[in-house]
Amino acid sequence: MAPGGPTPDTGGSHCKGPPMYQLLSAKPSPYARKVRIQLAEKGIPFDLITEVPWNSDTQTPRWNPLEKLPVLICPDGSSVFESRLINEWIEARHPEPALMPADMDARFAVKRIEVICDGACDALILQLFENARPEDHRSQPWIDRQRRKVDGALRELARVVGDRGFCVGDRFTLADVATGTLLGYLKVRWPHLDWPQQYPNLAAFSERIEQRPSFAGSRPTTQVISDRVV
Ligand SMILES: N[C@@H](CCC(=O)N[C@@H](CS)C(=O)NCC(=O)O)C(=O)O
Repeated sequence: MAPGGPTPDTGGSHCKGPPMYQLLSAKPSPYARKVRIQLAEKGIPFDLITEVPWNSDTQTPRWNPLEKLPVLICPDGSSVFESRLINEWIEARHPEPALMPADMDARFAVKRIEVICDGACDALILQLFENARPEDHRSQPWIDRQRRKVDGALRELARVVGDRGFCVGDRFTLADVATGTLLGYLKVRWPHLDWPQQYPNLAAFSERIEQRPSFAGSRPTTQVISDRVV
């Protein structure tokens, strides 16, 4: 990061060795948390750079033309963005311990869950911004549509998880990272939703997975947006 940029904190300090990467992240971001968890699970040292991508002083557009974080900044100054692509990139370059199964069907099962979780996060964030509009500019049908997507995603995740320990097979994978991250985000930003009562198996899954050090070390918190988002 160029001088004058934001100060890195100790996001990767529990990992051994000098930081290998920088990660542009936001405190509540479920997308960034997936990458933080993956890096921690693999013991890859990194500097965590906390940003508010909506503020005018954000560094994010310098690294991602789509102006979204997370962004993984590599030692050679190149950047990787879009959380699922970052997860795949890290998995390819740092294969151990594997967070993707070797079997092709199982890999697609993991990717399917990643798609569902990211889609649910997208629908939640669209609702946040719709709700932030003046009341007479809000579209209730649009909010309802996004809500249905979240309901549908949770219903499907509850079905897939059932009473098993992990989402896919009998090992921790990126599907568990995505599911645990979505549920953790719901708890912090959407505490009034009743999914824990509706799907006790997902509530138990979330309780359990939040005990892992990689999850415990990356709990989401809220952040203040200082600029008006248009
Ligand atoms: N599909 C993207 C979504 C990332 C995303 O929406 N990030 C938010 C922060 S949680 C952001 O940077 N938003 C700024 C914007 O949309 O301009 C991913 O998986 O990385």
